[in-house]
Amino acid sequence: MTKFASLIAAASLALFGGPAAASTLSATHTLTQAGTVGSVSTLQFQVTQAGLFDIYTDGPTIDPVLYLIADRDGNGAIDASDPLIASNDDSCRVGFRSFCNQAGAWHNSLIEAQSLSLGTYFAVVSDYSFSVSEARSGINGRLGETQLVGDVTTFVTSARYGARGGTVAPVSAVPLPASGFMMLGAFAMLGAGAASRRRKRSA
Ligand SMILES: [Ca+2]
Ligand SMILES: [Ca+2]
Ligand SMILES: [Ca+2]
Repeated sequence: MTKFASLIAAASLALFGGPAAASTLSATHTLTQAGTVGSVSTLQFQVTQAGLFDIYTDGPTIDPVLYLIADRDGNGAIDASDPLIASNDDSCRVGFRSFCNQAGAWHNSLIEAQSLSLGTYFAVVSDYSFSVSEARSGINGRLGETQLVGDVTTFVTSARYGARGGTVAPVSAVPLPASGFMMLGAFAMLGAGAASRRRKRSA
């Protein structure tokens, strides 16, 4: 399964209409070699009710490093002005929490009891070492560098927090870099120009 064929594996509201509207979502990506676009997993999600969340990884072979970045300007892309909310490398150790599994010879990541307000966020994961600038660029390392590859699943859940937990919803589109949005805008303008020329010719 490639990054682009990424799957929202589960998105559920545990309770409807009650005060404790816990929800969980997850996505699994197969990380590719260093220096490629597929070397980074990005789960984009929307907080639809503010509250507490656990954000964690299950990387059976890689050594996950996790960054949580807010999409402050709401444009669906990770920009320099989008703030880093939290990060973690190895807190999801076997035995620490029931959901924490072994990650190869290393440990999974956990951002625990994180308070999130309404808005869109990115949970960005790749294999150690993985810097915040690499997370923002969407590419881990340089081509040819040693980097572990394989599946990693990222979870966002409020299941442990009852009425204090928030709710999340998936954002299905894989975020484009800001330059991609500018190109789309340029294509849209070119298309509009062509359409108006066609209308003029047919008039
Ligand atoms: Ca943004
Ligand atoms: Ca780790
Ligand atoms: Ca790196």
